[in-house]
Amino acid sequence: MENERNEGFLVRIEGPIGVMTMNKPASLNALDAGMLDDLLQAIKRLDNDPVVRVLLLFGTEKAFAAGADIHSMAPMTQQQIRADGFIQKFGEIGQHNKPLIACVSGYALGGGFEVALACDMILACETAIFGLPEINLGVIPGGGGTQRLARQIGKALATEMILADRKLDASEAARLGVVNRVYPKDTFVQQCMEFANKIAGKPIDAVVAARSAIVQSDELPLKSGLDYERDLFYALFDTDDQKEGMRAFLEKRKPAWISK
Ligand code: CO8
Repeated sequence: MENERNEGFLVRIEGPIGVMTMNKPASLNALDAGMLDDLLQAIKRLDNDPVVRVLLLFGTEKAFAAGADIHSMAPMTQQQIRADGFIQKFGEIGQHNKPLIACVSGYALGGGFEVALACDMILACETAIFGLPEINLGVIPGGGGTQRLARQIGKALATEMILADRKLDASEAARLGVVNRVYPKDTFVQQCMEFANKIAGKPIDAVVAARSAIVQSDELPLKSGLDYERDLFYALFDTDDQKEGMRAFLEKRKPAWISK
């Protein structure tokens, strides 16, 4: 995997793609307060950067992230962990507008899997392993795992994963709809970039609106969700790209998207 020479949290912009890399291989990217702060700040910055259209989040080759940092959590009391800002920050992942895609190689465990589940899509390397092993530490997933995973793969298998530490490999995760694509190790980064570039070539206002409507499908009752979707659909008729997209179709040519 790229960028492993520099330790820490790395951010770069490649064309229209904002690429973030969690790169603390010695701890398998254990998520501590610093890593989470860096992640949240980078998401905010890239989301607000007009050049960027899609955000990718990588880990290292061996681990996307092996969970929340057990060293810092181990001595905490209930009072301390409730008051700890670190845990609260997990809920802030997902509060962005542009698509955020987790690119998972190796372990995505506990909080690491929960970060991936909070992203809009997951691309997996053939080496990926997904799990919520918190039960082995005497706790449960606390970053959305019980809620998001049960919604995605159903209650039965989610319960087995959480109670019995059943893990998923990349192909099983793909079959269950947890991940969008599985790529070979040798071409993983390149294929993730190609996947992102395909979305980056679509009209940005429509991409952001579609993502927002899909996110709301987890939150809203169907009737409210349908109203929300229709409002966004109407609003897009005030955009240049709606005019260009429909005109291009009628003129039998490729659209030249206008919005930046
Ligand atoms: N926290 C801190 N350090 C870690 C973590 C972690 N989650 N995972 C791995 N490390 C460290 C190890 O301590 C080790 O460090 P050192 O070399 O200094 O001893 C180093 O990473 C390499 O790990 P291993 O030697 O264990 O590597 P292996 O290849 O033998 O094993 C595993 C890899 C299987 C991934 C193993 O490291 C493991 O089981 N890790 C823990 C996985 C886990 O239990 N994750 C859940 C953590 S709890 C959690 O995520 C709760 C989330 C709740 C929500 C959070 C809200 C904020």
